[in-house]
Parts: sequence; structure tokens; C-alpha cells
Amino acid sequence: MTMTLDYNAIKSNIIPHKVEGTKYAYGTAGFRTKAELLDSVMYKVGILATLRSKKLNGATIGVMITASHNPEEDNGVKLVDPRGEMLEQSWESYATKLANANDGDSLAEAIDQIVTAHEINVEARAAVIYAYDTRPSCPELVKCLEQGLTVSGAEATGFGLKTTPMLHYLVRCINSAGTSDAYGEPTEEGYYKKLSEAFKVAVSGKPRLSTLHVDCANGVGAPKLAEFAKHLPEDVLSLKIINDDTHTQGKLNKDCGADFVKTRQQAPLGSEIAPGDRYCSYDGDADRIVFYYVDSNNVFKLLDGDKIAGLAAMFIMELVQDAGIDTLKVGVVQTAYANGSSTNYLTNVLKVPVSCVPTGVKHLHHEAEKYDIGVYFEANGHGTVLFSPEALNTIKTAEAKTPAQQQSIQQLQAVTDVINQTVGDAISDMLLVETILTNREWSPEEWDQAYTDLPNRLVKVVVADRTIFKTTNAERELVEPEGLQEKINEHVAKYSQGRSFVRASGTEDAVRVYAEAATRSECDELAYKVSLLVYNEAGGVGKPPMMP
Ligand code: 16G
Ligand code: MG
Repeated sequence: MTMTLDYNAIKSNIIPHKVEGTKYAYGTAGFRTKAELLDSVMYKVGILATLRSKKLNGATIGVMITASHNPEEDNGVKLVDPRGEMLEQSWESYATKLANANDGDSLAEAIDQIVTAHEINVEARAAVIYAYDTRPSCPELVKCLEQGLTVSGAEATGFGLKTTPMLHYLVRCINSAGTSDAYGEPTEEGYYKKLSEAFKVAVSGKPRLSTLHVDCANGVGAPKLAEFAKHLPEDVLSLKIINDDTHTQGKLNKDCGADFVKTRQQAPLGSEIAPGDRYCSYDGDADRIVFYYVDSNNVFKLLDGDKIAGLAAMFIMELVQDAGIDTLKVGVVQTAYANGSSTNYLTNVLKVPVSCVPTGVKHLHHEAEKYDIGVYFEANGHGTVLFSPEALNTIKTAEAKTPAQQQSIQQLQAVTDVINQTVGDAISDMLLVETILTNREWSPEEWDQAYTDLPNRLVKVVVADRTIFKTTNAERELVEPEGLQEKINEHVAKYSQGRSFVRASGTEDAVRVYAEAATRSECDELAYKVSLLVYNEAGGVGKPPMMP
């Protein structure tokens, strides 16, 4: 069946902006703002997904409606490319242009520009799948998206309530079906089966760990994890889910979830954490995870994305070695927010190559693809491990010389299936960590011993115009405002193991200041000095920063 673009239908069904003059931008993680402002955006995203699919000869494109860890009144939407990765960056500006077109003619014009620039065959078929999280605003927004998909002539399939990583998985499965790298069965059930079967193999023969407590942020992770758990007997993985109320209004991400735990460095509401317990928290769409515990003195200890990266790199490097295929090169990708101690551990203890890239999953993902096995994690808990097609083939065809080698090969194979290689996935990353802890027979304390985090602090400074902040060197240095970096350097030099950098946020109208140093008081002082510098020299707005 071929479909042409019906411009008349597109124009006459346009959903206008609710608030005249709203400016939309496709940012680091798609469009994200107050849900009530998004109906018009959904319509345009439907059209864009259709165009993207037509451009890629009918490959299936994904659309996910979620605002992750944001408060419940927000929502958002992002596109997923055919291999399950984020929308190609060069298309982000088209998304922005379409979203801001507020009448039929300017919308048609924006569409025409894309069609011309990419020589899109408007007769080509288009296939789009979509899903959404538990936000109360989703059903309304789904209707607007469907309207956009219908007028643009896509073959659209709604997958209902899903976690973000499940949608990425489904897109990859559909597009790879019947090829030599078929990713899996394109159903929710298929996702559960793939992960649970692989996990069983990965932990076979080892004693089960104690119960893992999972804070699901009162989001979509809760019903999905409960469903997943049915595929694993209690004697393989024992889970206790907390914060699973997806029905009471106002509870999503409220005082719980990965973002809360990471930024506040404290256990979520609803937990009764005690020494000896092992906890983790997902975010609202279940694509991030952090672990934590309290030590024997009841001191809260966070095991964030950096700790997960270190654990995963260590385990995979050893497996590759034990399997006799250490021709495969492992690398780790971090951002400037990675704790200095973690970078030091990776570089000097594990001796693994580390690259640093700008914030945002798309940057990490692409850099990780440069390695045979690329481990990438943001400190905030978003990350995964990518195996190149060659690496997967090497693992699949490796011939063992000893039974021990055989076991390592089998385990490595299972690990590749436990890991969601399309995007960071809280359920899958949780299973990876549990696999490693089970095999090492480690408690969280033992995992935590790899290195001690340097005290760090993240401060938000509101300025008149954050776009004047231009960075280089993976956001670690400012180029503009001119001269500011030199002044930051002067402060940093005064503190033992001091490090600080400044960048404009991609998701909020503010500038972020990060600082770390050898002691808590030095770190706090450095964060304060640099924040004040930014406030004074670059148009600070509102109250000046204060010493914490
Ligand atoms: C987005 C990014 C996340 C990043 C964060 C930084 C994706 C899917 N998400 O949530 O990776 O850490 O933005 O926010 O890419 P910031 O620019 O406001 O500091
Ligand atoms: Mg998220």
C-alpha cells in the first residue's frame, strides 16, 4: 500500500498552540514541558515520525510519550530511530520547526522543506509504533499523536503502556526481524522472556542473593517489573517493589525515584532501609537506575551510574579474558559529571580506555559504538553496554579449550542478552548488576569498595541568558563568556583534588556548576566560589548563591 502526503488533511486538522507565542524546542530528550502545552506538538511529532519512516524506506520509527523524572504535570515526547537509538541529531531542528509552525500554511511549508532536503518519496510507506507512561495526561496526548499519524498516512500501531526502554526494544525487534541480527520477539512478553531466560543462565549455579528492594518512583516501572517478576521464580531473583502507586494523583517521582535519590543523596519516601538491605531506584519511565545501601553506622551510600560502569567494565573485562577472547577491546564512556575517583579507578586500576563526551545519551551511545564492547553510563544512572556486531559474532563462535572457558563464553553470551543494547534500561541494568553481584557473591559494601567518591556538589545558577555559555573539551571548559574559565581555574587551583566546570542546562533555563574536591568543606567552598563567579560575571538573576 502506498500513501501520499495529503496536505489538505494535514492543514485542516492542525491542532493550534494552546498558548499563543509558546516556543518549543526538541532538546536533549525530545520535547518536554507542561503537559497542557503539548497537544499541538504531538500532532506534529506524528507527522515527523511519518516523514522519518518514509525517508528510511518504511523502517519502523518509535514515538514515546513520557517526561521521565519530571513532575507529574509535565509530559514530553521523543522519537526513536530504527535500531532503537535516539533520533538522528540532524533531524532535531526539523522537529523544532514543525512544532513551532502554528498555522496550516507554515506547517505545510516546514514539511515541504524536509521532503525537499531529504528527497523523500512521499509515496513511500511509513510505519510508526508508539507507547506512553503512566502520566494522567497521556491518553489525551496519544489522541493528538494519532491524529498526526493518521493525516500523514502512517501505518501506526499503539503498544499502550510501556517503559521507554521497552519501546526502544520493540522498534529494534521489528526492524531486525528476519535478519541475521534479529533482536528478539517484538512483544512485551518477548522482552520479558529474553531478559529472564538470559538472567537464569547468567546466575546459574550460584547461590541467590538476598531480596532486592526496588523503588519504582510510582511510575510505569512498577506494573512492568511486577509483570516481569512472574517470569523469574523467587529462588532465582527475589524482589520487593516499593512506590508502585500509579493511580494516586501527584505521587509520580514525588520524593522518590532515581533522580531524587541521586540528587538528594538519600533514600526515597516509603523505604525502610536498614544495614544489610540492598535497594535500587528507577526513574519515572524506567530508563535510569541507581543502587544504594546504609552501612553499619546507618550512613547512606549511593552506588550511582559511575559505580555501575566500574562494576560492569570490571566483570566484562574479566569474562572476556577468561573466555580467551581478549582480542575484544572494552572501553568506557563517561561525561564530565563522572566522579573523578571513578575515572581514576577505570584508568589506573582497571586500565581501560575512558572517553569523555558531552551530556546526553545520544553522545554517549555514539562514542560507545566505537569500541568492540562499549560501556557507557552517566552518573545519574542512565547507561548500558554495547557489543559491536563483530564482538557478538566473536562471542557466539568462540571455541572453548577448557570447561572453564566454556563457562565464561556461555556467561558472556547470556550477559549480552541480559543487557538492553538499544538504550539504558532500569530493569535490564538491574539484572546486570544482580548478575555480577551474584557471581561475585558480593554485598553492596563489597561492590562499593572499588573506590571512594570524591565529595561533589551540583549547583544551579539562574542567569539572564544561558546561551552565552559556550563549552569545549566535552563541556569541561568554557570558551565563552571570555575570560571566565581562567577565573574558575584560579579557584580550582586552591583546592586539593579540585575540579569544577560550568555548562548551560539542556533541559532547564539555568546554568549548572559542578564541583568536587578532596573534602566536603573544600568541595562546598569551591562550588560556592564558582557559582558566585558565574552569578557576578554572567548576568545572575534573583538571589546570589549562598554557601551551603
Ligand atoms: C536529559 C538526558 C540525560 C541528561 C540530562 C541532562 C537523554 C535521554 N536524557 O534528561 O541523559 O543527563 O538531560 O540534563 O538523553 P541537563 O542538560 O539539564 O543537565
Ligand atoms: Mg528517564
